[in-house]
Amino acid sequence: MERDTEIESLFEAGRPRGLARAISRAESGDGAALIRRFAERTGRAVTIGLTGPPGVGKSTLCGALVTRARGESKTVGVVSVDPSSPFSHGAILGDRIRLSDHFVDEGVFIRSMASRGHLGGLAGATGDAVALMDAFGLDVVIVETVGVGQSEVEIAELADTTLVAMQPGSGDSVQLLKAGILEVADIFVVNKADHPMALQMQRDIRSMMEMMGTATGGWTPELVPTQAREGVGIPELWAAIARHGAWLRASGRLAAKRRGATLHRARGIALGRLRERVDAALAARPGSSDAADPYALASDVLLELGAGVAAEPAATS
Ligand SMILES: Nc1nc2c(ncn2[C@@H]2O[C@H](COP(=O)(O)OP(=O)(O)OP(=O)(O)O)[C@@H](O)[C@H]2O)c(=O)[nH]1
Ligand SMILES: [Mg+2]
Repeated sequence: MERDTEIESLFEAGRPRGLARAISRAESGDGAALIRRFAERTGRAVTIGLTGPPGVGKSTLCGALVTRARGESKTVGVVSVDPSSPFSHGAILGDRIRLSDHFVDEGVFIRSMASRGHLGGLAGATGDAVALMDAFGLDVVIVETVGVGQSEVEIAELADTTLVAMQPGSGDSVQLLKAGILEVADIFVVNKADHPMALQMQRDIRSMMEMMGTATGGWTPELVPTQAREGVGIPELWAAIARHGAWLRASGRLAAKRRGATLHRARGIALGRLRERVDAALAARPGSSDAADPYALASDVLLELGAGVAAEPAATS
């Protein structure tokens, strides 16, 4: 296996290859030492999560935001997460093509990744990649992930600012309430705003936001219509991201948010480790001794692991 010191020196020298290899390390679950080594350098990058249903235009939006950031001479990292498996490369290849304008730009680092293999799951793999890009010195890090239930919540835990992209006329707004997406969105992006249903969708989102209400002193999510392919609305979106960032800093929420992100990553890693041990303990049990009582079995396993946790909540009297 490649030595960490080699990766470190490439990384230190600002060579993209060093960053790429460090992320590969992390992705395969062997990144702990590197992550620890570079932890002190993190916290400088602006991190943006971009989620939404398949085909809504996330990659196109991402490309447009990259162009915008590059226009301000900012360096950019893009993490494109495929939450399903490393073998379904269709979406990833699609992203590659759409983001291809930026492939020859040295100020842009693009990485597709899967969460499989990482102890901490999606949060672990993505969190590590974001941290490494940040430590590498990239100014802006964008994480694109398809919203399939849990992943948008994950992204909101990790990113400073979460963009939820939606598509008019797709029934997305009905899905919103179900999926709890309203709580995670700092900015709603209604993409394909040239669609006849775009205004209706904006009204739906506004009325849902009113129904929810916003906490005093909190951030009221912004709503930005875009046509990502034409670049329409991108300056407005970029400005909204900057406003949210400024609000995070002025309100003191940024520090809390980043601490939350670290806790979230730690939680993923700790749970991953526990899961491994539980699986091993269960697998090691002789099948014959197990009656049809999953609670007793769980208690035995927890006792064996010394977790000191009962499988059932203590009876209250
Ligand atoms: N009409 C219209 N089409 C758009 C717009 N933005 C993106 N598209 C198109 O929508 C399709 C999907 O765009 P992508 O950027 O790949 O969408 P995505 O959300 O990244 O898709 P996945 O990563 O597969 O989930 C492409 O054909 C884009 O060209 C827009 O503003 N208007
Ligand atoms: Mg995409």
